Amino acid sequence: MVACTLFSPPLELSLRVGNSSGVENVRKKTKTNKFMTKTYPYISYSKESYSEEEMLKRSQSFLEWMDKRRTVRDFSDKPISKEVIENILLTASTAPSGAHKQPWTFCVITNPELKKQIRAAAEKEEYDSYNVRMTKEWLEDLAPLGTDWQKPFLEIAPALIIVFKRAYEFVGDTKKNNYYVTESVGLAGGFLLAAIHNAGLVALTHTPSPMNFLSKLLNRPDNERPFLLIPVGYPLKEVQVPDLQRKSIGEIAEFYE
Ligand code: IYR
Repeated sequence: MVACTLFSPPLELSLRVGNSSGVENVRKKTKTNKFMTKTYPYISYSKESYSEEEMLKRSQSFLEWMDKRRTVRDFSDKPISKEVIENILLTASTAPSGAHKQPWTFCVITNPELKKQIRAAAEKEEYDSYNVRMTKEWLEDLAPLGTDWQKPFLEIAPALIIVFKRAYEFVGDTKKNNYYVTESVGLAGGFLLAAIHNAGLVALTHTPSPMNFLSKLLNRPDNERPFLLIPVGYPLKEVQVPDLQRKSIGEIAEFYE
């Protein structure tokens, strides 16, 4: 319940105009210039604000709740509803993106035969990675996490969400580039993981390398490049994860006051 109330409706970050004493600095609409070929209708936006005490409590409880998210590698094969997956994807798609191009496509694989093919292709690449491509230092860094070239979760997890980044679009015959595609899709990926966590499900961020086999298997168009492969589902009962520690505030932040 707490988690649900923490999520806000979609917002365009540049339009955030409220503060604790009411709305100030109202920016009504974009200035017109010679490049303006289209416009959006502008609507009022208000954001609830809280007392300092309430804000502290909310930020603390959100931190505690997000801190409970863990990457899980052992999935149950229990199915998840399409409606839940759709909500998760729509949440990911609320992420901000360069020029609001929303340069992402989410492919959801629940078909067992396709999952099997994806596993076989991923394991082929991963076998080479673990045995030839990855450096000794990299393998040493991964050893405590217990990963290897075998990826049974690609067949066991009820759904694989494959995030594609869209490098460009075709508008009619004209090729139009998207902007800050990697940043945008990275943000959507973060929102996606938070939405999965909020739904009471678990995920694994898997990045087989190279991953262009996914474009072929899923018959994706040329403007899409695979970015993340995220198995999602319920954890196995009695699942274990490494007892990792998060960096402290002193290790992750510098304040310039
Ligand atoms: N892509 C490989 C290797 C791997 C790399 C990193 I960096 C990880 O944090 C985890 C795994 C795999 O998925 O096993």
